[in-house]
Amino acid sequence: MVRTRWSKDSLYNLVETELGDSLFIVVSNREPYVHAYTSESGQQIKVTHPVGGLTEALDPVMRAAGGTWVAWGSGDADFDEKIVDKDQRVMVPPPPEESRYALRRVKLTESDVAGFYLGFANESLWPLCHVTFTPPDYREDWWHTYQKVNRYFADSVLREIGNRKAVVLVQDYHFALLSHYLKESNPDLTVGQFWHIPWPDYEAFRTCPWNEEIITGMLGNDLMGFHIRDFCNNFLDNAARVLGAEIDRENAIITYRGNTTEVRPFPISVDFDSLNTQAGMEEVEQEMEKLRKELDLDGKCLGVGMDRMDYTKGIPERLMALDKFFEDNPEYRGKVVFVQAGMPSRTQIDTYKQIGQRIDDLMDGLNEKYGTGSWKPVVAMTRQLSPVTLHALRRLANFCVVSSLHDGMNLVAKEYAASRVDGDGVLILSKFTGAAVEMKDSLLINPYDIGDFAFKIKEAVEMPESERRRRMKNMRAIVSENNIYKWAGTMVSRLMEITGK
Ligand code: GDG
Repeated sequence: MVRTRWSKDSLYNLVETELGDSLFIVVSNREPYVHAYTSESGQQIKVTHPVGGLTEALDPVMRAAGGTWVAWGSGDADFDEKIVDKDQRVMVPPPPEESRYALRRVKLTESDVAGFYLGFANESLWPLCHVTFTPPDYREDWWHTYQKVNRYFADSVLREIGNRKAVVLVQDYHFALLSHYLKESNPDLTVGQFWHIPWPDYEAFRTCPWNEEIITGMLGNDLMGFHIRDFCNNFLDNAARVLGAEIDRENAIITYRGNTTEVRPFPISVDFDSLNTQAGMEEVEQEMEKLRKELDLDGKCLGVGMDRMDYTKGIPERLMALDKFFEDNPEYRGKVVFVQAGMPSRTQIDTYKQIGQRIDDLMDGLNEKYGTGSWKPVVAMTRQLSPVTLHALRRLANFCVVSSLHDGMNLVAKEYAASRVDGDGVLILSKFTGAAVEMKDSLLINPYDIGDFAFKIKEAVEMPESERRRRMKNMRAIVSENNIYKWAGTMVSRLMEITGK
């Protein structure tokens, strides 16, 4: 079938017309709607819809499918009897919208969250999958909790399905074992999973004491998706070397114990149309004016970085490159301002506390070394920024820096291109992001190579307007075509083809 560009509507139509009588289930750690008490007395409850790529892409799928989204209930009012039924289900979206699908919540204790989420997912698997030379901490008690929580989720999904036909789409590294548990109990299910972070090579993966269990768990899927082909290839290698599974490299199919898993790249993206429209709005222009004054940008060149504060994002390297840039190019002192925006994240974990401290120290050092009374080379914005402020920053920025040491995709790079309704702006992008595969018109860097990185900052500052526009036009065309709906649509339609076999 020849398909025109993917949109929210075409994704909705695909699911509505092709799902048949199967129940559609999405499983993710984070939930699409959170209930929280607004007052201590517990009288009032408000519901929020956390904005993010994942919920934006899968919400239309769920609305069309009318199925069930299974997720950890993280809000303090999530299990209030006024909200959920006896199976911990609530229909969403909440009024005044018409409810379209069920959200089934899984309850976790504090110690479950500590072992499963903070522990095994974020201190074992996260560093294992990212090449940042941060050793994973493989604690056995975390592993046991991870197994237990994956079982809870599997039980919840199986209870939801009962004896119906179902298609299940599992999200991310929190659930490496879930699909296997599902198939053990019900081999007739169609199950797919998308892994949002890189997949390591064999040398790294074999350091994990439970590598066999993890890969066996993932081979419970009929379809296993990663952002780019390199991660798929690493996964195929690991299946062969860790388990001795049979690999059909041409079709990227793994056969193990009589079951097959197809392994495919599905590069995630952003909702280009929506970001493009929002970025052009009057209130963004007003915010740009405000920021221009606040940051004293008249006659200056602005660079931005906007990341979740994570050691994978290469923020210290970015600051070291800025240091070298100002060192080598004194004529730009007083003329270039760099805003580092982004919220602290996973702050209960020591490695994250340390990276936060290191970033603060490097920023202070830069401002002490080069700052004058009226000019600071780097400005930190650690407050929660509204979408309007984020658009305004992207639109004001002459260049945006994404310098991850390793990153599955990196949506900041794509958001920068989507926001540039004016067609200008330069993206400096790490080669070690999934986004670098598509965004060849960025200035590609190795973030460890501080000398070249500093040189690329100079190149971005000095790039002629015609070249900036040519490159941005190409990047915007790519993000517009390969949008978030294409990611969800191609994955869901492949799963449905598998179901139909
Ligand atoms: C994982 C993978 C993959 C950042 N600071 C603020 C803020 N943000 C927003 C960005 C962007 C999102 O957070 C971060 O997305 P990334 O893709 O960069 O990274 P991860 O969180 O590491 O996500 C990654 C992704 O999954 C999807 O598959 O691309 O490789 O690691 O949207 O704009 N948003 C707000 N304030 C901030 O200060 N509001």
